[in-house]
Amino acid sequence: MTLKIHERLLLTGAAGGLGKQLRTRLKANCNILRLSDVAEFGAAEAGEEVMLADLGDARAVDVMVAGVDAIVHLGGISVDGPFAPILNANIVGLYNLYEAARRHSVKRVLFASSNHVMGFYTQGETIHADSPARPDSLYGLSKAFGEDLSRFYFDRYGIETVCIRIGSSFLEPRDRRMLATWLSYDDLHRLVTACLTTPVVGHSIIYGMSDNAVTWYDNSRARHIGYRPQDSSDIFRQAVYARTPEPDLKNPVARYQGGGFVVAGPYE
Ligand code: NAI
Ligand code: 15L
Repeated sequence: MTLKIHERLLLTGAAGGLGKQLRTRLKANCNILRLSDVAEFGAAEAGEEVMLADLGDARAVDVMVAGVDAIVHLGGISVDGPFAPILNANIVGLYNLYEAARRHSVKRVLFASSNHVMGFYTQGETIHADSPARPDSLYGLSKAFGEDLSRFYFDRYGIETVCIRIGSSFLEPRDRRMLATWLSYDDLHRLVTACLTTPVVGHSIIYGMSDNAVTWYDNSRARHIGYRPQDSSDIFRQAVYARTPEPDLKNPVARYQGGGFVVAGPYE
């Protein structure tokens, strides 16, 4: 059940794939949903506020954060690529966001981290919230920075954060790897709701996946968050096997959890 305990929630990355999905669903979680992105995404509807901001712009981020109770932070570069945009959005941008949260006494942030913080574990390994980070890309490295930065802001200033290491959140799993990493949009919303409404989260890390039979992620260290996935990639298994080739296990893309990200780049 969705508990409405927030007056004003901020959703960043509102123009993106997951932002669009959460825009409709998160209205049940608050009275006013403030939406932000660097890209245009249309006018505010009932119960919404729209504020465009580049995460790299500290002043714009300060205005974006003022007056909200909690932040669902999806904004930023979401794939691997050249360092400069990642630096601006995911590193400088995250610092700007937490500085604004500190100034405006925001109590809780949900940070969209990624499985790519851990992408150099092999697909035969089970990893936990406290397994050492093994980023697979500049992008994964920026998310590892975000996890550390949010821990610092919890230890120093008491701002609670849940880092959600999202697997693959799309309408359906696109390949065999995603049968293990898939997170349905409804389960994403269930997970976000749990992270927003659990009374105490401190600084937590949780893997964002549905109830998939094959999984590399063990969420036993995050039971306090109370997330119960209700969907599973298993219904897509037969179709995915039928349309994709047998993996070549000598290829790092098939061997490591991060898939194609482990061979991305260099970009310069
Ligand atoms: P997306 O790329 O569709 O959306 C990201 C949004 O952030 C875009 O609308 C973009 O305009 C915005 N953005 C980029 N740079 C910005 C900047 N400098 N200032 C303000 N906004 C900026 O990505 P998606 O799939 O919606 O993912 C949302 C979040 O979840 C991202 O942080 C991504 O890293 C994370 N994630 C997503 C996964 C997935 O399977 N969809 C898996 C793991 C993590
Ligand atoms: C991510 O972190 C990306 O944002 C998303 O586009 C997918 O590539 C996902 O990971 C994945 O690993 O499938």
